[in-house]
Amino acid sequence: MAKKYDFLFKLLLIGDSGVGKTCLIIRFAEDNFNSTYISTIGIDFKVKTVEIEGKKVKLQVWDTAGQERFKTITTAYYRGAMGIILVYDITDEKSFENIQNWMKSIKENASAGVSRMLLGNKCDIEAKRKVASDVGEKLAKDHGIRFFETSAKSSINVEESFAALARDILMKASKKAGPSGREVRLTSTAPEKKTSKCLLL
Ligand SMILES: Nc1nc2c(ncn2[C@@H]2O[C@H](COP(=O)(O)OP(=O)(O)OP(=O)(O)O)[C@@H](O)[C@H]2O)c(=O)[nH]1
Ligand SMILES: *[C@@H]1O[C@H](CO)[C@@H](O)[C@H](O)[C@H]1NC(C)=O
Ligand SMILES: *[C@@H]1O[C@H](CO)[C@@H](O)[C@H](O)[C@H]1NC(C)=O
Ligand SMILES: [Mg+2]
Repeated sequence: MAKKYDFLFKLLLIGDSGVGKTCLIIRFAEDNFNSTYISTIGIDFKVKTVEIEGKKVKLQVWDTAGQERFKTITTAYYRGAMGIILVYDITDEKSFENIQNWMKSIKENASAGVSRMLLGNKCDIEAKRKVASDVGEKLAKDHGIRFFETSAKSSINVEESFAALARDILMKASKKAGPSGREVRLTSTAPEKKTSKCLLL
């Protein structure tokens, strides 16, 4: 029987309640969106297999509750994550300011080599924007991580961002695996086009 996948990566989404973590995961895994807001209780996950560099990569995406009362439960899941996606809402300044606290949580509770990525979600509602693209980009740059503005609603940069993070993890994994033909091919093909912004109207 054919192997269903070559790699299994565990990803985790964190960020304030209401920024759109669950919607981003549902858009990514099921290509759906429902505006009815049901705040996540504790923790949940969805899986999706993507193809990267000719490899089948199964992504197990963990969804955490942003509410403070679930902090103890959710931080227990940081350790097992290979990638952590920090999400804020571009229309909610507080959610952006809180990114520094979420970064601190990662430092305290995640594995040392974890790959991180910053997403500014809800970029479909440009009229209500409170956090400029440049400001989000600068924060990501200061931490040396990727940045995308996304919309779970309009399906902007969702696949792209998840795939970029998965590719980063794949590169790291193949480097660690030691010298091999595959490693050479993987490390030499990194295209890295410029991070696309959510440019609307
Ligand atoms: N306009 C717009 N609304 C969005 C987007 N993503 C999420 N929303 C809305 O924002 C609200 C919160 O979305 P959720 O995905 O449930 O937020 P969450 O981060 O999972 O919140 P918690 O589970 O409480 O931590 C819902 O009403 C969504 O419909 C988006 O990209 N654009
Ligand atoms: C959205 O989700 C709510 C709550 O689960 C459900 O009642 C509603 O029918 C859904 N709407 C659509 C269009 O699927
Ligand atoms: C997360 O880190 C904090 C601070 O070091 C610690 O008190 C807490 O027990 C950790 N949580 C888990 C689940 O490891
Ligand atoms: Mg949620």
